[in-house]
Amino acid sequence: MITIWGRANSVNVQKVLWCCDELVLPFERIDAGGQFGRLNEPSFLALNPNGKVPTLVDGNYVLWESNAIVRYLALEYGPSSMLYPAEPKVRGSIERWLDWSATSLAPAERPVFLGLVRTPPEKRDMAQIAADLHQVSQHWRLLDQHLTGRFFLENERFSIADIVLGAFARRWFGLEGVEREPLPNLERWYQRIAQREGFRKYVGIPLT
Ligand SMILES: N[C@@H](CCC(=O)N[C@@H](CS)C(=O)NCC(=O)O)C(=O)O
Repeated sequence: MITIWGRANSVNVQKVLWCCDELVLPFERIDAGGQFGRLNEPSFLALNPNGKVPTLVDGNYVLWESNAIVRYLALEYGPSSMLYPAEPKVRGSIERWLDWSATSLAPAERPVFLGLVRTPPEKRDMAQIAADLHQVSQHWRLLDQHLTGRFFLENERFSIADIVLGAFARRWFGLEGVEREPLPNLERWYQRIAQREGFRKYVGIPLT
């Protein structure tokens, strides 16, 4: 049985849960992080010295970093053609989005999410949030352009790139009181992936 450590409202945990659902993979999830704590306990740090979630335990194999976990699950438990195709050019393009999400999108998205969802209204720095929103919307515009004429992110087949970016898109489209510029290709793609069972169960939950 696979064990996934991590609170259900973490975007990085959500990617992993959604990926398990796509692979029809049973798992057990243990609440950790945020209000649940546990990340500084020696037994958890022995699994993940970063003290972060998600952390995966699969038998005696332990893995941290959400995108690495998603890759591992797709390789270990999915037919190679399914979520993570082996053709080098397709895989390269998928990898590009996973890296982009970790190095460009997530750092830009984080302050907006923390400011609007995890900060009480009276403590919000709205000028800073507006500047951060401007930054992150440039990333979504880039993705909107890429999605012109495409059904999914790569290869016209649903892949782990759709899972990873879809989890972040849920946060973008879930923000309240925000003016978003129209991004029709992004919106169409988002509506499409939001119908998937794994998205509905693990990602399309209230933002907290
Ligand atoms: N790059 C890491 C980031 C891990 C990370 O920062 N996780 C956050 C939750 S999204 C965390 O553990 N925060 C501490 C907490 O939840 O208490 C990954 O993708 O797994």
